[in-house]
Amino acid sequence: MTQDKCLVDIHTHVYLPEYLELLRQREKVPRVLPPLEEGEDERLIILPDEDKGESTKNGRPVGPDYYDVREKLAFMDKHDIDISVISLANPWIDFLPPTEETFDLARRLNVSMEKMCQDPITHGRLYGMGTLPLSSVEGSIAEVERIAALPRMRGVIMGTFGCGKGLDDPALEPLYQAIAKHNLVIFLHPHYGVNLPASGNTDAGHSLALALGFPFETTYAIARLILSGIFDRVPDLKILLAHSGGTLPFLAGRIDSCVAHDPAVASKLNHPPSYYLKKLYYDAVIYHETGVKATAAFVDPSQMMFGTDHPFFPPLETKDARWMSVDSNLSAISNAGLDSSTVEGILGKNALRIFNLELP
Ligand code: 5CU
Repeated sequence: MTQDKCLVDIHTHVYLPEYLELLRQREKVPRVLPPLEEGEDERLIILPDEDKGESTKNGRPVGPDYYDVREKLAFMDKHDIDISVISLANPWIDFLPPTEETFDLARRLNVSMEKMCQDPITHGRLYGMGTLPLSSVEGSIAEVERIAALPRMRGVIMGTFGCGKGLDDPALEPLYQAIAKHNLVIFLHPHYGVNLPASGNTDAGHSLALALGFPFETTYAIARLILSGIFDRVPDLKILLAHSGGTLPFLAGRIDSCVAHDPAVASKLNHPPSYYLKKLYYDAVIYHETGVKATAAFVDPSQMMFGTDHPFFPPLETKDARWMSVDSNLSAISNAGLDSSTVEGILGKNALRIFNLELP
């Protein structure tokens, strides 16, 4: 395997055993329910109000794909993925209070993630992202120090909630400084959707929440963070945006224009918003070449990286099939009209550089 031809998946999740145990003990969402029938898989209910929708209230099967490292490796083999940078899946531990018990769980999750990445059966194909006890900034900073010392960790996964007031909460600034100091990447991932009156529950199952609520949430959250002027104060902060930055490549001009016409907001920034947006990293988990083209036209494509969102969106038919969700992302990258070295970069080389990964 050469650097030019490798395939690296930077958006791929796992529910660690310690986390599943926590979800099993809960009586509210997020939670894991027992199987509907004996011998079937347990059921996962994580999204806001998922327990209220007619078609979603029983959750979804959560089988070994979600927690077993052998299944992750089998998935990687099936799709010729050389390296995966794995992260805990949403909603992480955002919903836990700032207690010693929560800090201890964060520690155990990160040790467990590191162990999974070091498991000899992985042959060096896994790297990890840490999890933070975000209800406490101090607890999260202490955890960043620990994560930075774990050899296979390359960043932290974070939702848009912060400590409850969003990512532009000034209380989070020391945390951003600690993350930047250790050269860790924040993988910014949605979970909460957008709580608009028009986005309430419908018969659409998870479709609208995942297809639209997720990317709108990322768009709004990162725009808020940028407008807070964080990148003028912590210029080395590295953020990877899930789902090609939500709708940012398409809407950046509009954000620039609105800020330019609002002197009070513009005066808080050294540059227009898109200057900062162009410094971020973007995954290519957008399933269509139009999205890849828009992202590659907006940022330098050397900041884009392939992802799968495994274990979500498994094939509905036979378990042996290649995953449509993977193949649509691969063909979106190949069919976006980019030259071959740009494509190679998005598929693997960019991730090797950005996350300092070694090919096994
Ligand atoms: O299908 C889903 O619910 C999800 C999810 O919750 N998180 C994610 O990253 N992808 C899909």
